Amino acid sequence: MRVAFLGLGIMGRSMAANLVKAGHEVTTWNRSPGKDVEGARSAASPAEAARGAEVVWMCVSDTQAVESLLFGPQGVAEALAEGMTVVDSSTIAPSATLKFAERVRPSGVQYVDAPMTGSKAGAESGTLIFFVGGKDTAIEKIKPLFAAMGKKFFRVGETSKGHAAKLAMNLQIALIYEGFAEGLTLAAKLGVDAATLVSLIEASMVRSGVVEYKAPFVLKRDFSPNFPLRLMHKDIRLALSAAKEARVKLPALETVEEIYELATEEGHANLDYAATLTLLEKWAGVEVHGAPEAADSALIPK
Ligand code: NA7
Repeated sequence: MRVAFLGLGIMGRSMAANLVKAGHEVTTWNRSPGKDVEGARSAASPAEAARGAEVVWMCVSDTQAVESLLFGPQGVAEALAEGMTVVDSSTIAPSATLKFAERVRPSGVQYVDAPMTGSKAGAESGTLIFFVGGKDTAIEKIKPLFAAMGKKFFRVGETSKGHAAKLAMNLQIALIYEGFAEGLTLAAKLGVDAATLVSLIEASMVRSGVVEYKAPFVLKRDFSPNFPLRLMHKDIRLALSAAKEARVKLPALETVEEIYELATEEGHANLDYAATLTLLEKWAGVEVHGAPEAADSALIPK
């Protein structure tokens, strides 16, 4: 298919590369020059990339960035054509998505929101999971593109429901990780080794995909960004604002948002969100470390 891919950040670049690998005819555009994808043509503006494309796929930071790609100067809106599908894999506000979809509809354009999970590793290996909102017919058409970039997609409902589901998912990731970080900090202060605690977590009902993914990085104190803290912070704010619009109270997330605020003030915005741990450590006056050998364990004969 002829695809315009807009936004070559941590996620977008690998996603576009996987589209090329799968044989699609890809044109890319990125705000800052110098980011290219081998085998793809590079365009000078979103409009130029979108002209003649069957599908325009966006993956940029936030709601304002999506709005400027679509409706800013030399935006996609200048190149809309009957039958085109616009897909947004950025994580943005569901209410804004509905407005964007409304604005492109008179040109005969379908709008699909397809935020994803799987982090940098999932984007690189083409094993993302997409949460999709949009009409069945539009989604059916872009199935080969999902297959090139991911391992699974869920149709959550009509346009904007993918974003709504994504916020509900990331809310949980933020809270689960914060629970893990608080557990590690308390354990460190009370003299329990972090690797031992991780072994206990893995052997019990406390285990989770979030801990499984994050623990090896945390034990190595590698806070380089897989999912930058600034983006998780953005998602937390989006969830809180969607909750406010819907008159839903999220007290735990409100507290976690304050921790992200402080972590940002400490200069951690571009580290992984796992770096919120370092704030808890600072307040507790400890540093979490894992000895290479985990807890002694033995099966109890029955
Ligand atoms: P990154 O690596 O921070 O990349 C962000 C991308 O968004 C990058 O290409 C940026 O271009 C682009 N961007 C940011 N602001 C704008 C504006 N105003 N206009 C156009 N383009 C912009 O993020 P990820 O790839 O990890 O994540 C992307 C999305 O997926 C995000 O919503 C996550 O929450 C999920 P730049 O190179 O800085 O010029």
